[in-house]
Amino acid sequence: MSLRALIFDVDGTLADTEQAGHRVAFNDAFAEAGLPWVWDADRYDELLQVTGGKERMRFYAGDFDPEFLEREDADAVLAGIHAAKTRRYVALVTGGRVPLRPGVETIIREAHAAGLPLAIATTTSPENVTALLATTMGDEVPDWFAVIGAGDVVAEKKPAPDIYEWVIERLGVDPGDCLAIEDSGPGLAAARAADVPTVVTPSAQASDDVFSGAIARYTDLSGLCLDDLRTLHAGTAGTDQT
Ligand code: XBP
Ligand code: MG
Repeated sequence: MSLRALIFDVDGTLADTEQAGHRVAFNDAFAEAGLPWVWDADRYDELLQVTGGKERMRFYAGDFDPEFLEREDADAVLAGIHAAKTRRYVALVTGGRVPLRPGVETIIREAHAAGLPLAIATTTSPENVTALLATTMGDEVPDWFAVIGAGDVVAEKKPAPDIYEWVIERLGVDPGDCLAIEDSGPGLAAARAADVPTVVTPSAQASDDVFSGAIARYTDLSGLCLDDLRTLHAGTAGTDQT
């Protein structure tokens, strides 16, 4: 089976977005809403096991501010905070505060030049994806991706396979003919549950996650070319490279 599409995760894979990006935007949005919620780096690392920003806020409130969830308008307030957070996050990204991880741009440009379909399968919100790609690589780059599966297009977020299944259906290929690139345990679990061969480049906050089932693990994509990924996908490689 030949490689017919590359599917990238976003947060932690394309860029280290979480601590300096999402976490800062969440805290600013909490302050703007007058909530006494402050997520420090350690707390946020713990909260990252809950995928989805809205789900993460609800999970945190359940532990640390249960009265908040008793409000009748709790869901509406959380949605409003998340929208403010996303505006703030996009501003951080477009301000150049979130660079791509090593090797990511090279692989994306090689795949585009070779005509290999590119896709995104992420839990984050779609506007975050287009802002990151356009700011770091150029306004035309989001359109290089045949499918962008992001955020609430599926009900169940990673580690559920839904977002990968949504993307693969729209790519019109078999999952086994794709290669996913992920950074975290939940992300790998989602790709594997969708039967997508997966390479992991663990992010800093996911370094202790479990990555069994990955076909290869690299510190990052630097030094790799598209043919390396084709070879991995063909199953002739697959050693631990960390
Ligand atoms: C990571 C996530 C996202 C981000 C925050 O997504 O779980 O929820 O942390 O983004 P992935 P939102 O690794 O799948 O790219 O606030 O937009 O959810
Ligand atoms: Mg990720």
